[in-house]
This record gives sequence, C-alpha cells and structure tokens, in this order.
Amino acid sequence: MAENISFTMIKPDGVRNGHIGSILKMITDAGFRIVALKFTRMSADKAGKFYDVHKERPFYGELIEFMTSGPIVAAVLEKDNAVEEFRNLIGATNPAEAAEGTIRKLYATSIGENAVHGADSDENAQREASFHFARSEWYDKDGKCMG
Ligand code: 3AN
Repeated sequence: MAENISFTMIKPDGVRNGHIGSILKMITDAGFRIVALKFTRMSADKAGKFYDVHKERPFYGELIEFMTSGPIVAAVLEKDNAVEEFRNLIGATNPAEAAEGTIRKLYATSIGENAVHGADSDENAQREASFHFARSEWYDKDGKCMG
C-alpha cells in the first residue's frame, strides 16, 4: 500500500494568500482521496526535525522561519502512484520553472515560498505523514478509522 500514499502541506504562503480551498479542490479534482487532514502551526522544533535532510543547505534557516510563520494544512493523500502523481500536480520547486496548470505555477510566488510541499519518495511520504498524524487520524475509503 505504501506506493499509494503521498503527504502534502499547504505552506504558510498558500494559507495566507487564501488558496486553501483552491488547492484542495485541485488535489481532489486530480483524483486524490484525502486520508487525513489537519490545520496546524509547526513549532521551530518540529519544522527543524521535518526538514532535517536540508540542515546543511544555505536556505535551511530561512526555510524553518518561513514554515513556522503561520498555520499550514497537512494532508495524507491516496492515489495509485501517489508520490509521482502528486509531484506532477504541484510542479517544479521553482515556480518560474513549473509547468502550466500546476499548483506551484498558479499559486507559488518564489522558490522559497512555493505554496505546497509534496513528499519525494514513498519512504518520505510515510515518514512525513507519521510526523503529523497518528494512525487513528487516517480514514479508509469507507470512512473507517485506520488506527
Ligand atoms: P521540493 O519541495 O520541490 O521537494 P526541495 O526538497 O529541494 O524541494 O526543497 C524543500 C523546500 O526548501 C522547498 N519546498 C522550498 O520551500 C525550500 N527551498 C528549496 N530550494 C530553495 C532555495 N534555493 N532557496 C530558498 N528555499 C528553497
């Protein structure tokens, strides 16, 4: 089942700019099922751990500051080949390079403030999902709690 799950966050800029509804509509219109959903604000400690892989990158401090600057929407998504399909839906990290019709092309303003996060592997999707959600917050397609 792991390959059918991705993890996303609508980042603080997407929330601040009023795009929660539009982005969630694009996600569900693209055939993703929402398995878990949460509106929350990350602490610096939590964001630091979430982005641990980028610790050595020059933009790490900026990234943590931005990701903790306001609430986010976190979600677990299900679709066949979810990770790759979702990366296709969000577009390139830099919105200037994102394909037409992608979420980042439509709603991101810069490489740092790029509206949405999408897991980049099945393994990271599971890790990131478990960062924000207990299994008791996941629901299957029949509405049954998966915890
Ligand atoms: P993606 O989010 O497309 O997987 P990554 O994993 O390379 O991209 O970067 C993670 C996050 O770090 C990005 N979503 C973006 O917010 C931030 N980021 C990446 N590159 C830069 C950069 N050059 N300057 C500022 N922030 C960046």
